[in-house]
Amino acid sequence: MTEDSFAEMDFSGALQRLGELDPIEAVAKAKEQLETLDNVTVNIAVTGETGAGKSAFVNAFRGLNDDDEKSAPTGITETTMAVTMYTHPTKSNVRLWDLPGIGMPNLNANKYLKDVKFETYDLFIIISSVRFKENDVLLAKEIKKKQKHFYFVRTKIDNDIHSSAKNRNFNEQQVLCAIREDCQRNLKDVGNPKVFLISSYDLGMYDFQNLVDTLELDLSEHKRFALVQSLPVCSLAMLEKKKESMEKFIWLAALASGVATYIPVPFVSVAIDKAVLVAFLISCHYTLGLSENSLIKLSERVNKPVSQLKSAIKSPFALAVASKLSVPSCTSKAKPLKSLDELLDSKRLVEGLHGAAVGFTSAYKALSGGLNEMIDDMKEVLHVAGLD
Ligand SMILES: Nc1nc2c(ncn2[C@@H]2O[C@H](COP(=O)(O)OP(=O)(O)OP(=O)(O)O)[C@@H](O)[C@H]2O)c(=O)[nH]1
Ligand SMILES: [Mg+2]
Repeated sequence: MTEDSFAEMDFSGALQRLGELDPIEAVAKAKEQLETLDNVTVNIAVTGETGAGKSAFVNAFRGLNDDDEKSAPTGITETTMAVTMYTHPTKSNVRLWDLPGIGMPNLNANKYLKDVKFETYDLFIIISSVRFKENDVLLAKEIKKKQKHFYFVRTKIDNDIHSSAKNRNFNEQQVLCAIREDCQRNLKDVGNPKVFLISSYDLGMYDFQNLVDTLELDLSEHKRFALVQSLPVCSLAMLEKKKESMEKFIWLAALASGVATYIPVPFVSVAIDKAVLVAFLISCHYTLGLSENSLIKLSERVNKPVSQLKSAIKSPFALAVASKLSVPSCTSKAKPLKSLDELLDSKRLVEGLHGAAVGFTSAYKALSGGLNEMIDDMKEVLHVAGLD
């Protein structure tokens, strides 16, 4: 796909974008593209010294807390001894690979990369919790030789800020600047790369968003979409990023909802299949962090009762999707007035190009309206969580 977006397009614009004038062919192409989007895989390798915080980063990236059942084990003693793959809880095509620590002196970077099967990964994240050392530099150089991308992440920044805050002249920006400069000094042999400062226990702070923006630049559009879909909603900026990413594909989902029933050339006869629209909205619901599990994780992270977060969810679409997924509501007021099927009352046969335009446009509007309602609800959830 080209970089221009489906968002803001009308029916004929969407058809043209797909290189079709025939809605039936466009439906087939849209279905194919949605399938490709679902099947694309993103493989992210996380490496660095023993104890640097690799496993905690893997968990945070997957929106999990360290003590979740499906989390990578973390701890103060050496924990990760073998390459382990962790899939995203709801998007299994996004995989985080927790690599063993590069603790030993004089790392043979070439051998390490061969041992961990470097060709598997789209990109490498090299993590340090203090300063980057010779091994990190050796590894980055070898990754570069193998024509893969790497990114330096300095983690546990919350610890640094916490201990510096005791100083009388504490200034957070100065502390961050000093850490960044110190890291960059040790990495000058790799050509002054950017260093992203993060805390795995608070992705909404520091440079996590910047890291995501940078990772995206080196990924294809499909991989970028999968990555952004999978990230936990830790801030308004992340929610905005997800919104932009999903808006690009509303036309694709609207067109893919068409079912060719009868094609008496030159007429066009299609029906709108509600199941495709429902699937798109359910996937938005998960991506936006409105699912039961995501809300529970968020409530644990911000230490607020999940019922308080749920009380911010009021829109007809969000409540209807939750009800479809059988998520219990917390307040009697939060019962959906209409079911998702009723909200998507668009299963109709549309005939002729004009009819198709009306049918697909109404499917587009229903999806767009549903997405916007859920985004507004998630904004409220972030507000209640104190993350706006
Ligand atoms: N405060 C704080 N602690 C962190 C952070 N990331 C990791 N830790 C802690 O640092 C310790 C080591 O983290 P792990 O994620 O297990 O480190 P690792 O790199 O996977 O370690 P090995 O598997 O042994 O190589 C754990 O006690 C974590 O709780 C962070 O961002 N902030
Ligand atoms: Mg580990």
